[in-house]
Amino acid sequence: MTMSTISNNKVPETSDACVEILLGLTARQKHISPKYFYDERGSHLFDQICQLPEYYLTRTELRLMDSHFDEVADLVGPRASVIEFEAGSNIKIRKLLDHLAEPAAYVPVDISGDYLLKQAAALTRDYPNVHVQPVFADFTQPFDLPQHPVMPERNLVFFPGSTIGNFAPGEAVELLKVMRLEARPGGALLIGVDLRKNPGVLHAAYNDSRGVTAEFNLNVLRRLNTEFDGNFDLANFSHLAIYDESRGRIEMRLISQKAQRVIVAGQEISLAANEFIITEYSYKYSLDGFGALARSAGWKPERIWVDENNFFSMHYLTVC
Ligand code: AVI
Repeated sequence: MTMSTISNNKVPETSDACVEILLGLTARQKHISPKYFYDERGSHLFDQICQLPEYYLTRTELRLMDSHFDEVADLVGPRASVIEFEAGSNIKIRKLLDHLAEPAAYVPVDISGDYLLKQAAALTRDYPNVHVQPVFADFTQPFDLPQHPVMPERNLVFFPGSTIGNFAPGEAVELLKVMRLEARPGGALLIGVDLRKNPGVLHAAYNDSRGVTAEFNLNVLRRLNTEFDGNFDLANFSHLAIYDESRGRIEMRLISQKAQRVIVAGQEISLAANEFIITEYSYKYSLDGFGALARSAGWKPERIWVDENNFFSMHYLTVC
């Protein structure tokens, strides 16, 4: 795997995961996929990140939703089936379902079962007229959609949070193509995209003063220790996120504080002092840049909403 393809897709079966982790940690530029962030502790830390004063993304997107979901509902029309890629925040899907006219169905798609089932059960209870049907699948590959008792008038793919930014541009295009396939002719996509901005704002968002992002980043080593027989000493690593302005991306790093050897999945890994492991990219887009990416995947941009600071954008696109 080359650095440009740090993959954000789903955690594979353990033996495949061992191979993937070892390939990453023995590459010239060491890396670990961001998908390993999200065990129970990691997901909890991410929820805390979303509430940090410096992490403007979630707050800004929620405000955009509050201001513009009426308009989104007009564009989508009645009896839509909402297909959410990755079972995300409960708040966001509830906001959307509350605004849409007679939503016919909600299909959260994710590989891991527990969260998906809990979320689906709660939504079934609270939205008795919406057919909630989770799909367990790796959404980076095409998957089968369920049948619904009421035939939806259109599929709306929902991908908030700028998670698209955690995919390298080439992977992002492939994912957008899968979304277009699942949306089917006549379908649409509603997607949150973080924007390029003053590097100082980005630096603060990914190096927060309370150290929650640092904990989140280091948690990946904790996970390698517990799930992949690792012996990383977390005190020997520090977190740093840098913004690469030319590539328009945040790079999350774990920096080795000294020369050290670590065992993981039965293999010894050597790290030099100050050598770093990349754990995540978070790409930021210009409005035109994201539009071009989406067009290349067969989407037609219809509407864009941006907050007053030009920090975050919400895009509505239709299948070409
Ligand atoms: C999930 N994703 C959109 C987050 C981001 O901003 O790229 C993950 C994250 N990494 C550090 N802070 C938040």
